[in-house]
Amino acid sequence: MTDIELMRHALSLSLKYKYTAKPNPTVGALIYDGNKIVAEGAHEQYGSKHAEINCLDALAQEKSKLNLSDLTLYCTLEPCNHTGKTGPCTEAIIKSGIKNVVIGCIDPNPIVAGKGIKKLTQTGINVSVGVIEDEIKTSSKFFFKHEQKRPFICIKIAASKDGKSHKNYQFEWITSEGSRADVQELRAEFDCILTGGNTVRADNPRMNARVPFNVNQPKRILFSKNKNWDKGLNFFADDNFQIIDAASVGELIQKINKQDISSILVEAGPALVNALIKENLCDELIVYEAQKVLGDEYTSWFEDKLFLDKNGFQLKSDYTIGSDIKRVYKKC
Ligand code: AOF
Ligand code: ZN
Repeated sequence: MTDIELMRHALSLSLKYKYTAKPNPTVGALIYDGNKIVAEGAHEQYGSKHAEINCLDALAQEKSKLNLSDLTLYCTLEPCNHTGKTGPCTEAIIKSGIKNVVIGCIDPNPIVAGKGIKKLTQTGINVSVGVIEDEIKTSSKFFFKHEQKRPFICIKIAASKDGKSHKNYQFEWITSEGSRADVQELRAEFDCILTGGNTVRADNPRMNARVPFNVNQPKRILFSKNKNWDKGLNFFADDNFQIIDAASVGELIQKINKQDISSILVEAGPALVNALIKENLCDELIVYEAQKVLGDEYTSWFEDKLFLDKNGFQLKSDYTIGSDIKRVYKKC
């Protein structure tokens, strides 16, 4: 097997845990003996063992006779050299006696960034770096955050056919059940959900991901000056929320950026949504568009039909969910 094939396999191992590893990056590892894969591992759960450790544990279980000098460890991310929630992976690799390591991508986290590679090479291990880097980088918003110095921001809205949101902040369902189920899976992908006071008051949303699989629930963040909210509202149903006050949306995003959060799903009303777009703080916009027309009494999402074009969004996909259309726009 080639390095590319092996690294793709390690990447696929990592992706099985994308809902439970977050907000950590998904990481996969395997050990190859020149003929076959003899051990596999992934970072399965935030806060628990790293991929390399699970892979070395699997190697220890392997009963067939293996020649240490034949073995190469493939890992999608540079092994860490720090003691965080777990011990350094580099030490475990050195202790295992493996002499060859192939790394997909350097870890952009400043506490790692090159230090893991340095430690391995200093100990006489052959290290090569850079296999399917682009595929690995797009697999986890962790890389986006370190490159752009802020989390990835996706705004999701539900609109009527005539682009409307609500009438006098009164709650009503616009889209169909199919779209609402789709939103549950969308929420599961993100590290946090950001909303505003009007939405929490008017819609009384739970803003968690109700999906039939294990997921680290996104943290719910409410952008509000008010600290004395009625804690009987669904938004405050458990402790996984935070109320943040900030002078601008820029400051708000910077406050979120300081936390262990790489991706934000915004589910809010037109004021917060427009402010983020105008400040260039939206990387993806998802519009669930219903068939119904709501009319002039309702508030429009955007000032005019060209708003998304003018702000540099391009339609990337467009498909039907029940009677609705889901449109995904990316910022270019
Ligand atoms: C690895 N292998 O499987 C992962 C790594 O808080 P900790 O101790 O879990 O460390 C988290 C940081 O370690 C994370 O931000 C990233 O830089 C790196 N993740 N490193 O060697 C892994 N998940
Ligand atoms: Zn590690």
